[in-house]
Amino acid sequence: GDLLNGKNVVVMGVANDRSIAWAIAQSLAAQGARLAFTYENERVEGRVRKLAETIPGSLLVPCNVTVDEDIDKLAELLSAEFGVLHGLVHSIAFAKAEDLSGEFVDTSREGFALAHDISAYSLIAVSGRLSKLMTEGGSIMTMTYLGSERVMRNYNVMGVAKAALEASVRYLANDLGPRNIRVNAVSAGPIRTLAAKGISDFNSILKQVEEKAPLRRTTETAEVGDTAMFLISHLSRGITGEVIYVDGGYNFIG
Ligand code: 0WD
Repeated sequence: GDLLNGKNVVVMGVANDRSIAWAIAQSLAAQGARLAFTYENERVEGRVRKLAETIPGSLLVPCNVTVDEDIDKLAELLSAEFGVLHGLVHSIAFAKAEDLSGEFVDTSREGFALAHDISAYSLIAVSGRLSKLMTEGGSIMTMTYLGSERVMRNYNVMGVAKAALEASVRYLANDLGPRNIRVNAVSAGPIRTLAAKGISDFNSILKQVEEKAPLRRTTETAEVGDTAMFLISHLSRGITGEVIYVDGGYNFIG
């Protein structure tokens, strides 16, 4: 396809080939987008480089979203290499393992702050800087989960961070809408990735979805990738500030 021919998109949050961000990148590349990948640190650099090299013409840029100077440098580099930016994919979250099990009431001040900084504030930080490069309008999307609106066992502080993220999507959509920049979230069903390894008892969560979701199966990253591609493309031009569920319908059952 050629829905994204001539479009420049930055993809943040590829850690390995199971990452949701990687499936999104493949869907974007299949429609002709030119991509820039950001990676958190040297720990993941090699893996991300190998993946990025399979998509000709893509850029690779370090960016730890807890560091403002990293985000400034990213904006400078994208400005130099792309000039105009059309899309931003934010697929980043983190909480300490100790805050993803047991009781939410035991969340520490530091654990709360860290989870919110990486999982919610980072969207605001990158949107603020990179939206300045979206001089032809643009589309920003992020990844969220049902734990933002329902109490899900073990999800704890990440559920509260996702609630902040989803509210941020609406406020950002309101600020950036007049510049024809849209901001949306995809709420995916549970998928076995590196991030999911942090959640205790993930198997039983997957089993529940297989039993209860209208589609009677779990979500695949490629399905999330295609919806993200739709959100980045002109096809979704009337949609902003929304949370779109890609979860086989699980969110409205039980
Ligand atoms: O079931 C799931 N896997 C779901 C994930 C269901 C619904 C939503 N999501 C969300 C996650 O909460 C996250 O926002 O999707 C997004 C992507 O998650 P993923 O693809 O499941 O997980 P993963 O492949 O681990 O990618 C997340 C990456 C980090 O990986 P690790 O596991 O190494 O922390 O986010 C990146 C990092 O690459 N990341 C950062 N990037 C820049 N700066 C930072 C940071 N400080 N911290 C984490």
